[in-house]
Amino acid sequence: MIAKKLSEMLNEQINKELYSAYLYRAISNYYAAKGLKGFSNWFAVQAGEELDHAWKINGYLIDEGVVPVLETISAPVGSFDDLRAPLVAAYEHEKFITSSINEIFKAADGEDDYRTKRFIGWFIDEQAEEEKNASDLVTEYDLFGSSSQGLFMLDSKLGDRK
Ligand code: OFO
Repeated sequence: MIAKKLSEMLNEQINKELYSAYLYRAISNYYAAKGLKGFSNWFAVQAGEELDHAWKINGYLIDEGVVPVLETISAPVGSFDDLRAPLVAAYEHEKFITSSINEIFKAADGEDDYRTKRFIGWFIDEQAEEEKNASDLVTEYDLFGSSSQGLFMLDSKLGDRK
């Protein structure tokens, strides 16, 4: 049976994943209002993935015989200083989520809970990919975002994400 402390951490992680979905939807809305459909699409797809993450953890807790408690989700920031700011915010947020996931892994290790370690291993891989995507986006924006042609090119590329 899963340790109480661990199940509480996983329960909190559900909330963090749902907040991630909220944050990315807010960023998607921001870009939509700026007419950048590709950027908006990128973050809308990301918001959907975050919901999947939340429910994946929810399902794991259920399988472990724990009833998840769904808490209030904080409102995300919705306004940004410029087009670059949401990209930086997303990258910072991914780093925060990575450290939270790592803490769960550490706690599972401390409990000799091999099943939870394997389960959370999937999130460790996922975070590596998402952190890289978020960091690449900031780099690409810095390279191309200052010209309208570069911004158009980047927006078209981000529009392809499904
Ligand atoms: Fe939930 O995947 Fe990153 O944050």
